[in-house]
Amino acid sequence: MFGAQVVLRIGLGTVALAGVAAMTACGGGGGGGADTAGASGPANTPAPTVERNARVTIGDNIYQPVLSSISAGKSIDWVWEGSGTHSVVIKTPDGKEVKSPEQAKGTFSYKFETAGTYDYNCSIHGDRMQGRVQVSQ
Ligand SMILES: [Cu+2]
Repeated sequence: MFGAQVVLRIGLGTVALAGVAAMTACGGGGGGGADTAGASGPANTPAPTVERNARVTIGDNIYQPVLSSISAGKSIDWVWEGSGTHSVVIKTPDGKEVKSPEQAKGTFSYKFETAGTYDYNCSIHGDRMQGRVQVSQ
């Protein structure tokens, strides 16, 4: 939300500057007031658009963070950064299993449509490599 506002403000500033340049090229006529739209102050650092904990790093036998919290409709991206082969097997609240490939590199994304607690683990390391996603409404 905040990020979109920043982008919009920058967009308006660009349009206002282009308008000034066009008027100058035509030899003026009318004009004035264009400065107000471009006065946006010092640029803030853009707010990250990714929800907190939307990314989980897969190391060797560990997910980081182990516990992720997101809202329904958001995705988690798992990113393989270890050297061994691992996977993500998600147990959904309605008893289904969603499995990523068993791999040593790459990413896997899953969108959590409904609120609830989703436990997941690695098909190779089982109980020794577990994580949980808490999905709120
Ligand atoms: Cu593993």
